[in-house]
Amino acid sequence: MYKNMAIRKCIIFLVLCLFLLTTAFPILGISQSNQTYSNISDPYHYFTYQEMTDLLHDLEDTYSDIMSLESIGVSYEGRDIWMVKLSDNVEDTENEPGVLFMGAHHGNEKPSFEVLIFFIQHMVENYGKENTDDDGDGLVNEDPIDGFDNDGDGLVDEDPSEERVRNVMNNTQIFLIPMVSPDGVEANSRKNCAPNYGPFGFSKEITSYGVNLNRNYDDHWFLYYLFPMKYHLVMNMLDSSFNYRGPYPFSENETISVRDFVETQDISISLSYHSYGEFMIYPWMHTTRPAPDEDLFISIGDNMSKINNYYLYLGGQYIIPRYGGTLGTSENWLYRERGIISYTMELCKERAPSNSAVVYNVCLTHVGVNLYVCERSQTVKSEKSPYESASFFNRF
Ligand SMILES: [Ca+2]
Ligand SMILES: [Ca+2]
Ligand SMILES: [Ca+2]
Ligand SMILES: [Ca+2]
Ligand SMILES: [Zn+2]
Repeated sequence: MYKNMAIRKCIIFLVLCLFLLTTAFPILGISQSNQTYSNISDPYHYFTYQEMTDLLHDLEDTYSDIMSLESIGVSYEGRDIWMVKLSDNVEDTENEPGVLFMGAHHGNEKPSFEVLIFFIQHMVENYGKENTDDDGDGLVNEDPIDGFDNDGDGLVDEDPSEERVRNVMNNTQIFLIPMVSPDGVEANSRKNCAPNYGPFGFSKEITSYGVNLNRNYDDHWFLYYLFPMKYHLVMNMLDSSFNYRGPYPFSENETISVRDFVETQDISISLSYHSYGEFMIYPWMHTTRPAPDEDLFISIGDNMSKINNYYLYLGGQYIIPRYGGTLGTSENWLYRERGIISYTMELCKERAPSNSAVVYNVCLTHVGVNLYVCERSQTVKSEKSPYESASFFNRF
């Protein structure tokens, strides 16, 4: 009996030791961490606001003949909202179609600015480069960036076309706002970082922080009150909600900056990058009624879809039936007020992939998408329906 007890104690002691070795030691930092983590590669490093700011200044210094950098406004926390223009004769306003690319309306959607920083670098670095056999197969520019293996060698887009970059730069005015919400990027937040004073701004004390900038554009705000269920009035009205639209339209520095900039330019097409979901949507975003330029939206969207393999949702499909209509988006405002053919581009399968290869591929693919959009902008004006943005029936 006594002997049995001793053995049992011994066993319990040994089990405790094993438990400590396998469980407690890692907590104390004495673990076999090299083995545990060796299979996980370093997570991809996304640009910080400051890193992007430094890079853009460097690129502007180096490529001042084709790139300009301008602050179009200042965020609540005092960060410049940078706008990059790419074009030949960049200091002049030329008779060339304008194309607008935006990222980070939602600061936690990191691929949305990463693709634009990558695109800017690609454009300025290839503009002055002679036509080059980048993959060394003896052929020059045989596989430009378009999502296809044009030469059938099993590699995709391995020989980008310098000539194509030059043509686009010489015939388009490209405007890019990579971080619409620099504070949101720094805070890794969907909303900006300005304080809220109750849903309508009447409270004396701060009640919460942040507005969803892509609900803050002046696009039919009053419809919320006519159709509160359809437009999720409560979710959008509560200032603590992740979809809070602000106390009134254009209440935020960031949306004011975009509005004031856009109103000074003649822009044909706009892509606003977000993540995630691998799909594209376009106006109207508040109703299933087709927009006057529905055919053109589908035509351009289908061609983008061939490059990135993303799904183009038609207005009546999926999004609105499932999530209801959305008011106050930049896309609706850009299209209704400025006649700009504008899309939301939801990148990636997750909000901020950490796999470097995944991020690189999405950046490269969307160089192809952006180049296509610039090329297509040459004919957009003549393709558009005779649409009077001010006419009564187009108001709703
Ligand atoms: Ca090449
Ligand atoms: Ca080649
Ligand atoms: Ca190829
Ligand atoms: Ca290709
Ligand atoms: Zn978003």
